[in-house]
Amino acid sequence: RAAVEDGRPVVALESTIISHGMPYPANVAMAREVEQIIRDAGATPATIAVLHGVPRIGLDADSLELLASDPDVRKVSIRDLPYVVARGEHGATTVASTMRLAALAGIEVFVTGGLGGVHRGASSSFDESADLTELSMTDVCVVSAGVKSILDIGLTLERMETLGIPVIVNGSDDFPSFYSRTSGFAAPRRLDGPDEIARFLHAAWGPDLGLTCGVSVANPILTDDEIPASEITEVIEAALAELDAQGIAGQDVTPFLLGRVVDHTAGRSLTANLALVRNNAAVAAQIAVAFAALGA
Ligand code: PSU
Ligand code: MN
Repeated sequence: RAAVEDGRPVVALESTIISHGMPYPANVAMAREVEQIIRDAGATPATIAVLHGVPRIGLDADSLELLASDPDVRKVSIRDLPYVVARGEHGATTVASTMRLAALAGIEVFVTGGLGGVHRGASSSFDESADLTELSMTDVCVVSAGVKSILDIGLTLERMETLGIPVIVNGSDDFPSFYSRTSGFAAPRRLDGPDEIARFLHAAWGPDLGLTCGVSVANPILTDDEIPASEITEVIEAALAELDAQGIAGQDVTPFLLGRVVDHTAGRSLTANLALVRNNAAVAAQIAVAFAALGA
């Protein structure tokens, strides 16, 4: 609260990645570590979740532990917020609901691992993450490592174009696919580094244009941490086949696929996931610092 009121740089973090995106105890170690990376880069971390029905912006160590280990923590996207608030329950927030709570708290920059998007087979399932609709209407910059190929990356980029969401790739001409620096799709726009990105945010949201949309910044995984496309494709195909066989649908799809990918790669994907989240956290903090310096 003090950092927001003083106009100091703040970086929001989501909690679904903790409760439903990574296994315990790697998840809580990751949550603590990324908060420290953000502090070391000169910004204040604010991990967001709903605890006992109260949306919380910034969590203490006990709350992080609870989110990481309590199996009753619900996955809360935007439509689920009133449910957990009304019932006094705990909720781990997705990109969509974290964005909204960050905006309500006056926070402009948010870091995560991977965005939700358009699922494969969406032409018949209509399965498209509310992360995209939220990005179209809430003025928060979301730093991710792109979109995992559990999704249809081409359709996700198409929908972001339709919804008027600026998609920036930091320092690369290729749109990244989470575990890989490439996806087979070009970067819709490339900018190089935090200063250029901060100026872009100022242009988008400043008085001249006054856009109200979010901005998606895709920050490619570092070369040393990449998993070769051939390796990850096989694993994702296997996970998608299991999804079909078990008839899983709706909000369970993403957590199921994320879990199966970790299981099938014997933890290798977890190592890459941790590496890219650290990298994203440092870049998001630098963007928040550069944006705050513009006095916007
Ligand atoms: N993709 C990832 N890791 C994640 C998620 C997506 O690579 O942890 C999580 C994020 O919280 C994202 C949510 O907002 O899943 C999207 O879920 P759904 O597809 O049900 O909207
Ligand atoms: Mn869905």
